[in-house]
Amino acid sequence: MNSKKIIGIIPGDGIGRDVTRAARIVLDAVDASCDDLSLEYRDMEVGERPFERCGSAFPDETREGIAGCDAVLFGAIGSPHDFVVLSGIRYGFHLYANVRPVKALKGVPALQPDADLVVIRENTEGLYRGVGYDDGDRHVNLRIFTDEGMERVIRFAFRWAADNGRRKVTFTHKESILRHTDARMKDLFYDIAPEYAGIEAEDMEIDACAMRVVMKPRTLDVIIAENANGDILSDVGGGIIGGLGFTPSANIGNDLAMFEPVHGSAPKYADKDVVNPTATLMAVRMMFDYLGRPDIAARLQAGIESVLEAGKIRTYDIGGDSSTSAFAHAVAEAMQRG
Ligand code: GGG
Repeated sequence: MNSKKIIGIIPGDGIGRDVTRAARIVLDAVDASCDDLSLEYRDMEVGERPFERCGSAFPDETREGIAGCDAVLFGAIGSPHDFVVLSGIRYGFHLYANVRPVKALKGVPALQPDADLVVIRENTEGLYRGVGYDDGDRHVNLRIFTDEGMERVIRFAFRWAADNGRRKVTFTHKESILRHTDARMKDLFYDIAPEYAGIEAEDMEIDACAMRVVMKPRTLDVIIAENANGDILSDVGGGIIGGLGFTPSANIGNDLAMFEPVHGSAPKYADKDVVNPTATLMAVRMMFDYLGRPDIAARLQAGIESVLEAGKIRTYDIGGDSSTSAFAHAVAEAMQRG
C-alpha cells in the first residue's frame, strides 16, 4: 500500500536555502524509488522574506501550514528573527525534546574519531524560553522549569535510550547553585530512573560534562541538558566530530516533529552552493525514523557515510571544493546503488 506523507519544508534564511535544496535532491530520490511511499511537499516561509513582505518573520500561513504536516524540515535562521521563528515552532507546537546526536563519521577529520553520544536538550522551558524584564539598571532573564516539563523530557530521554539500544542516561545540572530548578530536576530524574531498569542513570555537573565531552566522549551515552546548556553542549559536541556540518537534530513533540541542522544561517555563505549539507541530510534520516521508515533512514545514512568515506566529494569545511548540490546528488546516487 502506498502511504502519503506531507513534509513541510522551511528553508529560513541564509544557508538554510542551500541545505534544504540539497535535502530536496535526496527526498526526490526517495520519492522516486519507493513504490510504497509518496512525499508531498509543503513549502513555507519564515525569516527575512516574509518579514519584508508582511511584517512577520513567522506568518500565520506558515503556522497553519505546519499544523497539517506529518513532519517538518527546517533549514536555518539567524538574528534578528531566530527567537520569533524557533520559539514559534518549538514552543508553539510543544516540541519538547531536542535530540542532537554527536557521532564521528569515517572520512571526516575529527578531534575524537570514536565519539558517539546524544544530547537530549529540553526544548520548551529554561533560560531560552525568553521570559524576562528590564527594571532600571537591572536586566533579568528567568530560568523557569515546571514539574510537567521536567518529567516529560526525562521520560523521553530514558525511552529514547531504551528504543535506540543505549545503555546510560547522564543528567546534567548545577544543583549546588541552581537550587530551585536543577536540584528539583535531579530529584525527579532519580525518582523516574528506576522505571527504566535496563538503563544506567548518573548525574554530572554541566561544566564537568562539557569537559568530558571534549576529553572522554566514549564515557558518555545519552545526556539530558537544560535548554540553553543543551544548545551549548551540542556545539561543543560538533567541535569534536569535525564541526557543525555534521550535527543534525530532531525537535519532537507528541503530535509533530521538526528536523533541522544544529547550525545557523551563516549569511556570508548563502546561495553559493558551497556549504556542507551533511547535518541536514542526517536530519532527514532522523525524519524517516520518526515517520516509521527505518529502512529508508538506514539507506540514507549508509549513502551519506559511503560518500564521506570515499572522500571524492568533499565540501570546503573538510578540505574539498565540491558543491552542496554535488554532495547531495552523490548521496542520492549512493542510496540508489546501496
Ligand atoms: N538550524 C537551526 C538554526 O538556525 N539555529 C540557529 C540558532 O540560533 N539556534 C539556537 C537554538 O537552537 O536555540
